Amino acid sequence: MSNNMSTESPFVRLQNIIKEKNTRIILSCDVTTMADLCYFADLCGPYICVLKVHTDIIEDFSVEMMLNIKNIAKVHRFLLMEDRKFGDIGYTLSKQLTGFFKYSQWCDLVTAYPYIGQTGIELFKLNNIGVFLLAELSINEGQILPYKELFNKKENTPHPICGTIGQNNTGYIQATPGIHLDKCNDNSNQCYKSPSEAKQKGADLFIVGRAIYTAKNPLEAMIRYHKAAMDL
Ligand code: S5P
Repeated sequence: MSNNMSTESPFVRLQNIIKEKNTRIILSCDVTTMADLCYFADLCGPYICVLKVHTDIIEDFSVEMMLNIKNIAKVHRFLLMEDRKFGDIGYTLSKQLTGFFKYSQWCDLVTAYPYIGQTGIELFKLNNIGVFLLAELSINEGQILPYKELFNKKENTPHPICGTIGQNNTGYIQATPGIHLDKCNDNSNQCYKSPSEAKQKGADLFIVGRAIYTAKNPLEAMIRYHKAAMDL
């Protein structure tokens, strides 16, 4: 079974959702059980445009449950992003898409390193999966990756490269991780900034993780970040 039969590109679907729901939040739901993922998908679904997951940290991952979450995504109108940071040759990428995690059945968006080149990008396009390329990491020693050449190719616009993940403006839709209103860092070198600081450096979308799903009251936190991102 292939991903969404929708003829609209992930890029267009994302734009429509952002506009219709008036949200710029990507919830990075880095939980380790499928039950928690379902819980937060339903709780936060109305306030987000994308639910970002790391399926390889989920201890009881199941495709069946992931397809349930895809149904929750349809109800609340958000897209599912796998933050696998793909970075291999086309042959391996295609095996990964249909392997254990069956990304091709439920993924709308993925993150990938620019090293995958045009071949990798085309492969995701064939599966109707939009790509956010990693431009740099939100850690102190984050390197700027050599994405510029790839971006300059006209045929990449606007699909399937949906945007970039980074801290500085790239000219594409910029999704910025490392967002927190109350902290500057964690104990692993993550650099946090507020939505308004991120916005000043070009952020269009704000990737929020622990600030929401580990909050004492996650729904309250969700609403707080949703508002902080919209008020900019
Ligand atoms: O540069 C990056 C890129 C990504 S995708 N820095 C990041 O933190 N991320 C991801 O965003 C990271 O893997 C995690 O899933 C999320 C940040 O989570 P938080 O709990 O620190 O907000």
